[in-house]
Amino acid sequence: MNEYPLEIPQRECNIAIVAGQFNHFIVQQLVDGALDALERNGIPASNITVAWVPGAFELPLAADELASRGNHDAVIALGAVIRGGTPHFDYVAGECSRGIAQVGLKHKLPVIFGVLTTDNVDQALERAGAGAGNKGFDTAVAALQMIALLDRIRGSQPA
Ligand code: INI
Repeated sequence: MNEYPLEIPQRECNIAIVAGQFNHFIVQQLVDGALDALERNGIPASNITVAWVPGAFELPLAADELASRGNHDAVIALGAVIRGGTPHFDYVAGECSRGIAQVGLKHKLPVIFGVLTTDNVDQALERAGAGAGNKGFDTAVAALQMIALLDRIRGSQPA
């Protein structure tokens, strides 16, 4: 539970969401959660871009491409990697998380990690529910928080 007041940007923002189609029935709920949080915080739909990629492994490249356009204040990466009986999970989840982190540091942009990594479908569904308990919702809030923080640090807002 976050006990701190939510600081949100005091200006118009453009947000990109990249989402993996793999396990689409879960990831769509994460996208819906993120859109809900953005709408509740005053970001109009016209300021939001949603781009679908095949799976979590492709999220870093799409995030990098969107970040390099320079017209988004944050990129939110959403996906669901569910452990199977093979080491595939570790490669996909590992490369995805590493890549997402690299994109944020490379572009000095909030690139938010909203990829579920779970042992089974039930655990993923628990984190993709309506309202509270939706990781997509939480990542959108994190994106706004990071934009506001960077604005303050970079001096476009009074400290
Ligand atoms: N992609 C996911 O997003 N989640 C998974 O659980 C998953 N599994 O289990 O394989 C997955 N694989 C696809 C991968 O992300 C790439 O799309 C594919 O390997 C093509 O590069």
